Formats: sequence, structure tokens, C-alpha cells
Amino acid sequence: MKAIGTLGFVLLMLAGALSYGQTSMINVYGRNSTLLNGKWETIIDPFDAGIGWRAIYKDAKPTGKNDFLEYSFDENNTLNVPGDYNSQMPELTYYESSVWYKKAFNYQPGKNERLFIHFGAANYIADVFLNGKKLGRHEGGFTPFQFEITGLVKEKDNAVVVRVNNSRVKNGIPGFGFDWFNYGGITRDVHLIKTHDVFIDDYKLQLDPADNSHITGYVKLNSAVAGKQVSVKLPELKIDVKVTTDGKGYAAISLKRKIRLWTPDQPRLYTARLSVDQDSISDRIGFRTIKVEGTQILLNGKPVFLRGVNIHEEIPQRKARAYSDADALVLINWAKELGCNFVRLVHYPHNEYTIKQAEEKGLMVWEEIPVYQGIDFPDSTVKNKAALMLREVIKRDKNRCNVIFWSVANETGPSKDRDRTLVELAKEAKMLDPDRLVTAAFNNVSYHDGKMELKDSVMKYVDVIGINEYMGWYTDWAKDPEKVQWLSDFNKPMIISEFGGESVYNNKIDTAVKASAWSEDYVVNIYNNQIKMFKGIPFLQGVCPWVLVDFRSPVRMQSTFQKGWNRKGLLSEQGDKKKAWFVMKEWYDQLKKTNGI
Ligand code: GCB
Repeated sequence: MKAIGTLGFVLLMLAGALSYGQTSMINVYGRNSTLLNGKWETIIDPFDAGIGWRAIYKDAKPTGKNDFLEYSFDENNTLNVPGDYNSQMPELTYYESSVWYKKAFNYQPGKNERLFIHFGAANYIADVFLNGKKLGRHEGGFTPFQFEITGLVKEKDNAVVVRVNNSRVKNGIPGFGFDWFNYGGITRDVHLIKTHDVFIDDYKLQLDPADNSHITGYVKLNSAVAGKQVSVKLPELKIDVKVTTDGKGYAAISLKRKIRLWTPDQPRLYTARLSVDQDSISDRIGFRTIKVEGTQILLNGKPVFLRGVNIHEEIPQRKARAYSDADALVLINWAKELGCNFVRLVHYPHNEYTIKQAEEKGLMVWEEIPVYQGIDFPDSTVKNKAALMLREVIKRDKNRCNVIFWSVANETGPSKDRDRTLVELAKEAKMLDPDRLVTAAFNNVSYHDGKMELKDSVMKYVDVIGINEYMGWYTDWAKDPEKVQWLSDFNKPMIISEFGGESVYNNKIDTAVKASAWSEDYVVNIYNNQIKMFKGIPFLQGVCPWVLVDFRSPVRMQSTFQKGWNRKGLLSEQGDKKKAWFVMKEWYDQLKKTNGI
């Protein structure tokens, strides 16, 4: 046995834990890049021996006559990238540990070129090696990361080796327990990105919330070079300007134009092209303003009621993590069919395809980081991990005009540590992106004598209050729904970010009489009652049924009806419309007629 010894192992773990991946450059899809998707060779490592004494990252081969190795990558053991590993092999269905991936590639370096390897996401911890050398580690299953590999790549036979481990961890984000399936693996696209020495790392082009003919923003280069001319072109708006970088490699953009605004009915996008030296990047950008005035949400200056739905990043028919444009289209088309103008993408940042499909189809978006029930707030590392995820997603999506909310949490119980963390995250989101609204989904609402009171002290720090309430399912109605009184100390809009109940499609047992029958009629009553209540809440500015489609959740163990699925979908896992779908759709269609937007 070739062991590296305990000290070596500890040092290696420490090195891994300390070297986070570089925050990735934005808009990989608009750059000079090639996909490293496809079949990757894999090794299943349930005891996680490969990171320690087995040293799988070396990808070594036997050398002499008496030598042998007790691991090997080979072409007969492959998994598709992107894609979660759990859905690709029956023996991995409930797997929560390490899988090693390897992809060989050749590369012809050009003059003055730089090369980066970029991962859209890997759940939950990824350790990345190139030709036996560690590039670094990324923690967090739903945000992108990259490593520069200029100078490390050879013309022939490079091997990128990645250990992905999806074990749930106490101080992880999310933590030990959550109500969705823990799909592990390299779940999103992998790109090789070519740049020149100086390139555009980041940019923002959005409307000034106070003036809908004023495009503001910036470009930021990868390095702090002053005096670089960056060209910004939006041909359809006759914009063709050059801005000059300061000593930080940063240049502000400020342009006045008459613009056709992005709206749910006319989701207009403009082609944008930015370039510096030989490096260029293209995007499709929309313009709109979003703000709060008193208890109203204003889109392009007009009050809007959000007809939403909650969506998990899962394709239920395949029992797999959604990862492609085609997957995104399935989910987004369902939301459109329901009559939505808004989607809440729970409970973690979804892939870029989904956000872009929503943008093209006119759906506003709530994005969320996985600060979910059960977070270990007293742990000293938690706040920074959450803040990093927030930075990563805001950096990635701040040019998507349909994203209107950054949500910093879902259902966290008040405590000193939790309050401090959420307030800091809300402030950080505002600081990073002052033009969008900050929200969180709360469930600690007091309900007595038929009165719902919003009391959480953190509500003061968000622009819009999200409330998850399950009246008629987890909570009984103490009064007639239309008599429930909502009281708020905050002069702010509220969204019911979750409500609903469980039913099995086409299950006719016991009709509407009891919850434990999982019947569609029981849930129809919940929806009818909820709608009655919604009509009487003066500061309500949107609702999101829980949830678009039944989704897998190992904590749902009722063996006749649930069978490992959370059955609160308006659609069954096969996409069949349950009765509650029609109740919601009818109300949404009426609202659309009355409100116009
Ligand atoms: C919630 C959670 C959501 C669950 C849902 C449920 O409040 O936010 O993640 O799946 O309730 O079905 O209980």
C-alpha cells in the first residue's frame, strides 16, 4: 500500500480547504470558449480514499514489472458531464460521497493567450487538478468557478481530474437537512476559455432606476491597467463608444438613449458587444427599472402584481438535475402556460440557461442562495461561505434584466447569529447591486385569533418581504379565509413566496375530506381558500404556489403516496396537470386581464 502518511494527508486537506477557486469571469457563453462536456472517465470513491493515501489526483500508471495501482480511470467507466451522478447509474441513486472525474484533452496554445478552465457548478465540494497539480477547491454546489491554466497545459495529453463530493455537511450551505434531492457531480457545463493578456473580467450595463433613458454601468478588466480603451457597442441603439480604464482597470459607462423597455409582454433584448485589444465578448441585454414605493413594486414605474410559481432545478421525468437549454425550456414553458409573469427559482442559484430562457420569455426572476432551514449560523465560517455564494451569483447574473430579487435566505429561525448573518447578507447584496431588490422568505409569522403578524426584526433590512405560509396544510385556518387579517409594522410590499398542499395526480380516494388522503380535491380547497385570503391583503404584491411540479425528496417517506417525492406540485412528475393547476391558472388569467402586466 502506498500511503502518504497522516501529516501529508492533513496538509493536503488544509491546502484544499484554503485555496478557493477564483471568482469566475462573467458570461462564459459570450466568450471565445470551447466546451469540455461529454463523457468523462470516473472512479467511484465511497470511502473518500482518493484524496488521501490513494492519491487518485496523480492519475498514475504502473511503471515496472512489479508495480501496480489500486485505482484506474478507463474508457469503460464514464459519466456524462454536465449531469448529476446519482441519475446516471442505479448504484449511485442515493450516493453521497466522492466521485473522481477525468477528461483528457490536447491544446495548441497561441501567442499571448491565456487559458482558463471554468465550471458552471459542481455539487458540493470540487477539488480540481491538472496533470497531477492541484489547481484549487470550490465549495458550493450552484455557483461557477474557474482556474487559470496558462503555462500548465501541454500540447498533448492533458488530464484534468476533479474530485466531487456531495456529502451533506453541518456547516455547509445548505446544511445537513433540506427538502430536495442532493444531486452530486459536475452538474453544469465545463468550458475552456481563451483570452488575451488583458481581458474583460466583468461588466454591468443596466438602467438607472431613477431614469429609464439612462444606461449606467461599468467594465472591469482582469488587471489593473490604466488607459485602456474599451469599446462598447449596442448597434440597435446606435451606441458605439469608447471608455478608458483608470488605474484599477475600471471604466464607468453612462449613456442616454431612448430605449424600448423590457416588459413581460414584450421582453425586448439588445445585442451588446464589448472589446478591449483583441479580446471581445457579446451579450443580449434588456433594460427595465424595478423599485419599491411604499407597499408597491414598480416595474418601469408601473405597479406590478407578481403572478409567480416556485421552481426547483429538476427534470422530474428523468429524475435528474436540470442542466441544459432544453431542460430550461420545459420548466419555463410550464410557468408561461400557467399564466406567470414571475418565477421564484428555489432554493439555490439555477443554471444560466434557465435565467436566460425566463428573460427571453418575459418572466421576472427571484434568485436565492441556499441559506435554508437548518443552517449552522454560530459556525464562524458560515457567513463567509454564504457571502461568497451571493457574490458569485450577483457577479454572474447582474446583467439579466429579468432578475429583480436577490433572496438571502429561506425559512431561518431568529437568533442572534442568524439575525446578524442575514442583515450582513442583505447589506452586501444592496452594496453589490443597489439597483435590484433584496428579499428573503420568512416563515416565523405569528398567527393567533385569526391575525397574521409580520414581526421578524430582519424584515426591516429587506425591500420586499417573502412569506411562506401553509394555511390549510401545515397550519389550520382559525377563521374563514377571507376574515384572516394580515398586520405588518413595515411599510413594504409582501409576497406570499410559498403556499400549497400535497396531492397525488388523479388520486380520487376520500376526495376533499382529509389531508392524509393526498387527494387533489383537498388541495383544490386549499387553493380556493388561499385566493380568498389573498384578495383581502392590502400590501400583497405577488404570490408563488409551492410548487410547479412534484419533486424528489428523500425526506418524503409516506410509502403509498409520496414514495420519495414532495407531492405539492401543480403538475405530477410526468407533467400531468392536477386540479389545483386550473384554479391557479384561472385566477392568474383574471389578474392579467385586470392588471395588464
Ligand atoms: C417549505 C420550504 C420548501 C419545502 C416546503 C414543503 O416551507 O421552503 O423547501 O419543500 O416547505 O413542501 O414543506
